[in-house]
Amino acid sequence: MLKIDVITIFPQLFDNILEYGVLKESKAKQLCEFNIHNLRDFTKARHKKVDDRPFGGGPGMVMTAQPLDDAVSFIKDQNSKRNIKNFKTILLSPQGQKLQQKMLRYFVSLENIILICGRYEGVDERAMDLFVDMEVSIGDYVLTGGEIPAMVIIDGVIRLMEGVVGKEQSLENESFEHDLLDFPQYTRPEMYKGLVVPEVLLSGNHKRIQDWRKEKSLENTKIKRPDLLNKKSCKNEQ
Ligand code: 4FV
Repeated sequence: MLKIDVITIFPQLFDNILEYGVLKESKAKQLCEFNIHNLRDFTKARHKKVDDRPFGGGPGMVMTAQPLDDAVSFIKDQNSKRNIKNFKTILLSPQGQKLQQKMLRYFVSLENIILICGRYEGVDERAMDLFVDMEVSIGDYVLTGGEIPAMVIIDGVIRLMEGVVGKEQSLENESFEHDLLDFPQYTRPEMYKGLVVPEVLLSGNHKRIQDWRKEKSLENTKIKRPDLLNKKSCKNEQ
């Protein structure tokens, strides 16, 4: 079971994330443990302050190291009491490694992930030196906070957990699993506004269907994400 800890100044933002769909099932089946920590509970500064003005001047505020440090230490203490050793502390930030499916597969292999949600202009750099194991970015754009990026990881990780998504098989052949995009999907009715479902999918011939889907995945990837094919070919050369 993966334990997910989140450190944020807006804990209520996570109230509903496990109340819908597949994530709700994971909670019902107790397949993951979810702890939301309010950063302000760990500050030693007056008025529950967790930020300060940047040294060297400039706009905005910076998150101070002490509250983050104490929040992470609190979670690590809990881990040691529960003999949880295999964990990583992850800061969500635009400076991070770009999130990919294989990173989500790595996270689900751990016992615990600690997600730090940045706000303001970012966090004091000494946080990286002292307690951040990985910086992760969900994309090259700037958001108001790390909470939504943390939810992206939570959603992507929980659906990879054993027993969350129905037939394991559906995880096996999805986009990015083999650096390929998915094949086109169709469902009833067979004819919609004059557009028909490809005959092969109605043939019942599983070999022909599988070949068609492989071909369509490749075609889709060539058109929409040729960069993935270069990655794939580099991997094969290795
Ligand atoms: C972000 C991203 C992101 C930057 C300033 C929060 C914001 C504020 N996090 N991927 N893109 N974070 O924009 O992860 O502190």
